Amino acid sequence: MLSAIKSAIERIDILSKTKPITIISHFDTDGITSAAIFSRALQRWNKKFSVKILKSLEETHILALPEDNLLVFLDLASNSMRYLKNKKTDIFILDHHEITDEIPSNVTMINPHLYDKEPMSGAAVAYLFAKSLSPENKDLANLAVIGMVGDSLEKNLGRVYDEILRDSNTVIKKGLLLYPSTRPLDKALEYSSSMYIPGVTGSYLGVLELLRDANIQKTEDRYKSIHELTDEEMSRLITSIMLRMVGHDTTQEMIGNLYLVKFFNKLEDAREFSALINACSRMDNPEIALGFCLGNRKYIEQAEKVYIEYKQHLVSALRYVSETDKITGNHYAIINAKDRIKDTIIGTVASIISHSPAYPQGTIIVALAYNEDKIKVSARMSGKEGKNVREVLSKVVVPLGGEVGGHPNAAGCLILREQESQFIQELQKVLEVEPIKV
Ligand SMILES: [Mn+2]
Repeated sequence: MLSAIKSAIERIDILSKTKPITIISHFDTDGITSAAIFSRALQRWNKKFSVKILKSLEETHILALPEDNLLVFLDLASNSMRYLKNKKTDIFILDHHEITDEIPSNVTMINPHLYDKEPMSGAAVAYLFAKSLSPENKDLANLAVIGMVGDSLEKNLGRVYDEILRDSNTVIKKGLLLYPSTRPLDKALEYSSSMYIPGVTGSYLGVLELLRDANIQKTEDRYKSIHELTDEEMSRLITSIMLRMVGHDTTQEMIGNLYLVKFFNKLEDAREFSALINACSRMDNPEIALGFCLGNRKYIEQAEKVYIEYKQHLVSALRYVSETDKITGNHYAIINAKDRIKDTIIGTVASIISHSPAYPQGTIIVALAYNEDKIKVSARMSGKEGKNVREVLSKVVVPLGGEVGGHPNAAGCLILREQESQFIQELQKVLEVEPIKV
């Protein structure tokens, strides 16, 4: 892959002398960090460029892209060959998604699927490009670590990520996956949105009781943060939490590696930064997320503000869901939020609900939210055992002309607004009839 990167660098160098570069990237954490790495590298290379951040890459977007520009796609486009082959300009794709069609002659593809298939994020591909361009770009490795946790690739790391973790001087520590692991433990536990601990999340009294049980005391005038705990303290804390989880959903990932990366001269929790970047994009501010990654002071402040707004939006979305009427039946609940919840967070809302004690294991949660003339549909399986939600959605959506993406326990799709009631009717039929596979 490195030699492919080297020749792509030479080609871009020549072509960019007559054409400016347009970067097109995805709006999630991995896409934003990819765009930050690539644009910083281009800036240091003295290239003219502009950046577009997209929620998803659709045919209409591709048609609208200027042909008097070089097009560089990051963290997307590997399955868009059928549209890209008609563009009359040179296209470069730095991506990690599967390539579904033959690569046309105007497209240069840098993608681990063409080589040893080593799992890496889009940001890792962008970083390898930047580092090949100049060793000066090694300071962008911390962004590639954020991209990695953004795409949840941390359990499957290979040689490339060993290198990135070294280049970024990331501190890795095994422990409780509650973030930010850099915040005093009492606050991190009380306000945790990454992990739900019954009786503790949202209750300061419950937090104090838990810390007493785990025999963790304040040092000086504050509690340690998770990454400061000794191994002993960490294991006592985990035991006390496990005892509170008895009889509750145990599918949440509780223990794993914490990644502490240096940002703006401080050690930060990669998961927290990933959540913040993601939040900005989902609140329709991807430019703030990008500016934050590039260390722009103005954007750092704005990003923190938007992150708080995002959490408030999420809390009110969850309240709305708990209070609103749902369509329920045999092991399922359908929540039609219409325009009350943003389409960009409906998937997160569905995930949180699927972990909540309100629904028994095996319940399928399907949540709908409007997205202009379309409806975003997110389906989740509560617990480990039950139907394949991706298959369930496909049975309903494929006859309607849609496509379903995702996995057996988390899937989603877009349908047209005019299909709303038909979709819900058909979905209910499928959910009522299907036997439960265990
Ligand atoms: Mn990605």
